[in-house]
Amino acid sequence: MSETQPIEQVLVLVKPDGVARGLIGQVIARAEARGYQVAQLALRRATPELLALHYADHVVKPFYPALVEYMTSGPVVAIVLEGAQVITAFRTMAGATDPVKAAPGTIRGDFGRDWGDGEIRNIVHASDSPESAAREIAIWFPEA
Ligand code: IDP
Ligand code: MG
Repeated sequence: MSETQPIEQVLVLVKPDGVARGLIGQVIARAEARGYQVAQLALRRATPELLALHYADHVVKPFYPALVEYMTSGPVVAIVLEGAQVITAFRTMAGATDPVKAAPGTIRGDFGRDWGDGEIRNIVHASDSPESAAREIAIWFPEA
């Protein structure tokens, strides 16, 4: 790991459950505590049209209607974080998709749970590759 790394950006969303539970600050604090810069920040309402772009890979999945219902249930906070290897680092900080399986110390593992209704609510989204980060940032921050 001695090679110079390019500065990356990652799109993070504090999902409606994270906003409703007052976890915006905790998510940003964890990113800032590790030294990543906040490059963009906005409180937004996700529309079904925007989500069809954001979750293009998932539109055909059986859980997609429930995912749209979840993601439109309240405002989200869209954040662009910046720094070398921030995509890998923030994915590690977010933890496994299912909060029950997410390791303690991760955002999902520290703040998430199974609420007993058969749905997954996991507080944050994070882009999983440089390609998806660029695509998702253009969707959420088209003016940038
Ligand atoms: P990720 O958010 O950890 O990258 P993905 O597989 O990309 O996970 O799925 C996107 C989102 O779709 C998840 O964060 C979660 O909100 C939802 N999701 C994924 N798989 C399921 C499922 O099996 N049931 C319900 N919701 C799911
Ligand atoms: Mg994903």
